[in-house]
Amino acid sequence: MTTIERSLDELYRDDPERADAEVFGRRTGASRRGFLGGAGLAALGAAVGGAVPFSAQMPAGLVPAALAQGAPAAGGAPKGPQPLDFPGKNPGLVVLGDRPLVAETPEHLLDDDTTPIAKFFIRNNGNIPEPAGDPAAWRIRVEGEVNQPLDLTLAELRSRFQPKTYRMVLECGGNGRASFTPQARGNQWTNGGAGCAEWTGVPLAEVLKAAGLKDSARYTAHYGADPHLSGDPTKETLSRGMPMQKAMEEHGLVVFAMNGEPLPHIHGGPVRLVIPGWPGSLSHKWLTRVVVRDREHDGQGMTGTSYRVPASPMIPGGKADEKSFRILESMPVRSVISNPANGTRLPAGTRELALRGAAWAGDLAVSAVDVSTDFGATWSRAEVTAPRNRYDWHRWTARVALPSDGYYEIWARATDSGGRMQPHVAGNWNPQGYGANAMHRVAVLVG
Ligand SMILES: Nc1nc2c(c(=O)[nH]1)N[C@H]1C(S)=C(S)[C@@H](COP(=O)(O)O)O[C@H]1N2
Ligand SMILES: [Mo]
Repeated sequence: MTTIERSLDELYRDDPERADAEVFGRRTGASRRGFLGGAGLAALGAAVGGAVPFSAQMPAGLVPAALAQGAPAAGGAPKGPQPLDFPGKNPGLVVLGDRPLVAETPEHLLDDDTTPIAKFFIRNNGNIPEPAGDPAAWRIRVEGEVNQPLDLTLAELRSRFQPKTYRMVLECGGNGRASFTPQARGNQWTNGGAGCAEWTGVPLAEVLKAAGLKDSARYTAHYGADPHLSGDPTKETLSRGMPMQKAMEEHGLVVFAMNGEPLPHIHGGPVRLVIPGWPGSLSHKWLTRVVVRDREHDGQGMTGTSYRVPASPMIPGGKADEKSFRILESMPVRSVISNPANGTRLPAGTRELALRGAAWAGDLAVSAVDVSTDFGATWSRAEVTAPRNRYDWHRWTARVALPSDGYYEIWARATDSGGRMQPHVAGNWNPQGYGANAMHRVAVLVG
């Protein structure tokens, strides 16, 4: 094979005119969109499936949403999404990797206020461990910089501490990665490495207090029962941790139930951590041990460019200077359009569309969600609901007018309570692709 397969995004970066030609046919040749007349507009319409009422507002070089997701690599064979086949899971979930098993929830399946277990994304770094024979006998240990190391069975955890239930977003640190150009290393999440479930468990802070933190306590280290992919028992699959201040927040839970059911095995049952707002990798599944350290953790996933982002921008695709990287803590603001789905066809004559979605912002709240139907030329404000508790997502709704039949893109952008808005394209490129939170776009065809 001499053909070098490149993604449409890369082609647009390197040779936008050729990219336009690939997408819209040879006829458009050297002309750029935004200046398209006659033949060019016809080619654009043919590519996206209809006339484009707001074509004059369409930025040149923008890959239409209708083609961007699951688009074939230029010159390559089309590769459709692989549906998940897993007991109890919705086949609409998309497999991003099968060894380890990773599956994401397409944005339109995030349409429930509380994400059902069947639709909740799966992210493993190692092999799935054997299910526990007797969940109540599952043991966790708290040790390290504590006065009194604690050994607790799940039954003891439940009887000794007051359980809490919060609805909270769990989001993979790499969520949104697919929008990085050039492609970053790792699972190519769109926005579906996230879900919002009701988690029941005991605050980690209470367990740590029961063990008694020494003055030297600085950072946690989390360990679980899932074997390393290689099968080598001396290797850790994943071991991340957090500063004590985060560990002592009341919403960080040692979880044993999800949406009112015993925590499912695939989600880390019988016992996992849920540490909201920060990368999902802190929310350790099949939890066996929390070690309190006197310094930052250095376990699997803590070093190099893992779960780290550049403190100042680096050259996309360039060589990383790891010394200037910092640990990714709070996740960035993100919104998803959960209705309609990307690629929805509406009957001819449809002139109004109801939109639904969700938005969240790591440790922060969401202050606004805006939507656009004209490639971002104008925006209108969505109605945003209050979260049930801190770290819950905000659900939002909006109604937009569609002036005529044709191809539209619905764009959504959220702004966090610190005033930061989602960017048009993913910024702060980094080799392992964290922090991509570009605005969500869905294609809709009327008629
Ligand atoms: N033991 C263990 N815990 C883990 C992981 C893992 O591979 N092993 N993956 C982490 C990552 S990267 C994420 S995003 C979340 C995903 O949780 P879920 O599979 O329940 O959606 O679990 C975290 N906890
Ligand atoms: Mo993750």
